[in-house]
Amino acid sequence: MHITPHKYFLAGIIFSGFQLLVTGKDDDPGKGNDNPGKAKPIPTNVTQAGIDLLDASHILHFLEVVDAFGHVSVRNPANSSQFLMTFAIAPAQATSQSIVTYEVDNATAVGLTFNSSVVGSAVPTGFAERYIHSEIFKKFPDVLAVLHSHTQEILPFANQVSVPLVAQMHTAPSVGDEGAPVFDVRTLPQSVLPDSALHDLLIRNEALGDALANTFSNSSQVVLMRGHGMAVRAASIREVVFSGYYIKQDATVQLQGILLGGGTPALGLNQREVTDTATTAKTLVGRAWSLWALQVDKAGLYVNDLRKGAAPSATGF
Ligand SMILES: *[C@@H]1O[C@H](CO)[C@@H](O)[C@H](O)[C@H]1NC(C)=O
Ligand SMILES: *[C@@H]1O[C@H](CO)[C@@H](O)[C@H](O)[C@H]1NC(C)=O
Ligand SMILES: *[C@@H]1O[C@H](CO)[C@@H](O)[C@H](O)[C@H]1NC(C)=O
Ligand SMILES: *[C@@H]1O[C@H](CO)[C@@H](O)[C@H](O)[C@H]1NC(C)=O
Ligand SMILES: *[C@H]1O[C@H](CO)[C@@H](O)[C@H](O)[C@H]1NC(C)=O
Repeated sequence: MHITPHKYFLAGIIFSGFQLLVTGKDDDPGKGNDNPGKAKPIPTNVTQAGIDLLDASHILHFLEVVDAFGHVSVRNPANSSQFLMTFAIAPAQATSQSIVTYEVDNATAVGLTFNSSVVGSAVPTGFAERYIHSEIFKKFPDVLAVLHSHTQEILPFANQVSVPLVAQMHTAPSVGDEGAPVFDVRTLPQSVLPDSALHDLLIRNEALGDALANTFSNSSQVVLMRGHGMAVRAASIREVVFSGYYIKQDATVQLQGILLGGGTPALGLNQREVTDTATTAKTLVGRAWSLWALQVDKAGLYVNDLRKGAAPSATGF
């Protein structure tokens, strides 16, 4: 491979960034390690997951999958009983100091992932709906990333259940060929959503998160949420971003097809096509990610202080 001096420069930045986080040997008191010599080192793969989590948050905003609301998470690569997601902040504004390590068991905050001086109750308030993530990670051990968004394009299909959302194109196999299942809080028993509880459609506890996780079907990686948005599961954080973006595109394409006179049952990919395009899509994620990471770098609004402007790594979480 031909390596230009420019690439050496970027590699140097990445390397020194990792050194800083892994060894904690900088003399910046703001780093938050009262005792850097004894600070637990952050595994390199956790740093890389953090880099991808920030890029994911920024890219999802750039691509208008999320707005001020919505959140994405990644299972902790060093401990599958935990996951990383930001505390309650708009995804576009996420930095390393917004990333929290949470328990899969109960969505309780362990501490800031990249600041060992902020632990437990000192962690700023998390998203009320972090149970979407904890319960999906709990139910599906193979799932390594989760996205929740209010993407407007998918809402007609969450609300008009007579028209199931199906995969319309080769970039959206995550939708599946049988119709994305719809989660409707009105169908929940009193034991999950009592009359006395808020009926604001939010997934505010383990019971609601569990009911949502149980709505996934084998043929789809997304659950549409009536009057609310969607939840997407994936095998990596880059894939959950790719899926989220193309689920949004898929909904637009299907709605346009309906306007042209198509309808129910909706025409889309068949099972064989879904299976095969899902295999191919995995090989396309990296190319899309490189472009999207460059776009958020140039946009001026987003700060990935873990990656510091260096090119994203070829493989990700
Ligand atoms: C870590 O958290 C402490 C306490 O909030 C803060 O003073 C410090 O600036 C943080 N460290 C970094 C690197 O932001
Ligand atoms: C990440 O690092 C931890 C600690 O070194 C290791 O146990 C784990 O297997 C690594 N995970 C991945 C996905 O490489
Ligand atoms: C993994 O996370 C669980 C839950 O926080 C914790 O009890 C356990 O000690 C962790 N394991 C390691 C190896 O850090
Ligand atoms: C949450 O789960 C963790 C890991 O199982 C456990 O150690 C902790 O006590 C639980 N916290 C609460 C508040 O239930
Ligand atoms: C789908 O099938 C697999 C194995 O057959 C199972 O483990 C999984 O939980 C099923 N359900 C969903 C919703 O993915």
